[in-house]
Amino acid sequence: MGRKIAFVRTDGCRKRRKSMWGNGFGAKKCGWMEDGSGVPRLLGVRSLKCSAFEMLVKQRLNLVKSRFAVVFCGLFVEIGGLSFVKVHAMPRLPVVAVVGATGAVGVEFLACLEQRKFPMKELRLLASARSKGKKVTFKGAALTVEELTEGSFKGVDIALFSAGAGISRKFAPIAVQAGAVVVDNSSAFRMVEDVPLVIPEVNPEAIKLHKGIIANPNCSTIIAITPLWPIHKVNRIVRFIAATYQAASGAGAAAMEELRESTRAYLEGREYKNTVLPHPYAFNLFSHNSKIDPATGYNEEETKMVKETWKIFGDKGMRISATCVRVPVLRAHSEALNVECARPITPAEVRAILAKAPGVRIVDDVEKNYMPMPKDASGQGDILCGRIRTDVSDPSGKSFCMFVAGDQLLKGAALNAVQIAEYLV
Ligand code: NAP
Ligand code: 2RA
Repeated sequence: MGRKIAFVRTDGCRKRRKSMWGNGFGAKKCGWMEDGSGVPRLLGVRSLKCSAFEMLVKQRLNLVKSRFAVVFCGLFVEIGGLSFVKVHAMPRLPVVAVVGATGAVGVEFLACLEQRKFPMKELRLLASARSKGKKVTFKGAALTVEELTEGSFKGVDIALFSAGAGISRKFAPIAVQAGAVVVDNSSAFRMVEDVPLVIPEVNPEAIKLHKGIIANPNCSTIIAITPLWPIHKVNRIVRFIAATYQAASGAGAAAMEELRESTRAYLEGREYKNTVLPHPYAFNLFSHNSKIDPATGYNEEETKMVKETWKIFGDKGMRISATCVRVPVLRAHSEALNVECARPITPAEVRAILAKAPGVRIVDDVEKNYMPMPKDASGQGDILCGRIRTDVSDPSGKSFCMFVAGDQLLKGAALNAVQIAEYLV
């Protein structure tokens, strides 16, 4: 039929198998077809709760022992006898690749993997030809950065991508074909229907539906909706309006350098020509540097917040609007949120819900006027929530205001992706 099965993967979930797939030999199986376009297409997905008998039958088909883990390999007829499926379980100690390892997010990937003691057999660092041979310290040892090529993913089990959407579009399917599960930080696959878009505190169950690629949401989305989710579960959010205060780090390492350099130049009375961001940055702020859709007047960052929230919450009826702004802060995004619920809600109720919610921390000291700030959000994983108050412009009592701050390099990017990867091993 001219069809060739390029790759099929089965993911057992060692730690969370019980919660995600029930008891027994949980496994997920999906078939990819190479149709000549270079992009693998899904043939079929089947969630299995194998009985011991079924597992034994599969083992008889083909059982190989890898160096550190048992990997079940076999050939199964998947769709009408057309395709054969090779099954591969995630090793207990996977080989991990970080694509974009020298970037603002990439550096944080390494910090998260080290701090969270992510189980690994090997860590490979990939970046552009510019960084080839560069040494990076990981767990006290010097690792050498390799140039990203089509051959980079041989033997890789988990690939953490953070090198821009173009690189992800080209190399993520190559990584999947080579046998890796990709966790992608770019916008390349977020809105692709069968790619899970995941915040582990919100929709971890979506991880198991992956077909090779799992997308990390945009940082502004993560920072807004991680604290909104537990409220939404108690009292449905029907509408929210966000205004963001986004740091230089959201635009990458070069933008952080531009903020430092332009600020020095400003203070020393020197001319500075901005090259990374579109406007002078020192002592200034400007509308987010993404393209504005002339039809709607919204820029891409604002549109991402709307569409990604719909997908993650599974609620397209939620009315959302955002205004995204770049501010001269080095690291960590802040956001002012105005939230309308289906029923009346008090600030005390919001605080009580957030006090128990994972991934968020209340910083709301009215007496000292100590509220979420980027300096406190930087370098840690929680979304800080404060200024929690009733919206006096809505007499129904259904609306409240809140100010949040989160480290978008961590919870908005690297930490969220590593949390996702933890579900895979
Ligand atoms: P960055 O600081 O500019 O880093 C970019 C990384 O990509 C560097 O490691 C760079 O390697 C690598 N790269 C660039 N071109 C490459 C190529 N042709 N081949 C291989 N590697 C290449 O950017 P970033 O802020 O870390 O963001 C990276 C991605 O994460 C983007 O897709 C961004 O949208 C997404 N993201 C960023 C944030 C954030 O807060 N910054 C949050 C969420 C998502 P070299 O050093 O060799 O050039
Ligand atoms: C920003 N969207 O512009 C980026 C972070 N992912 O801040």
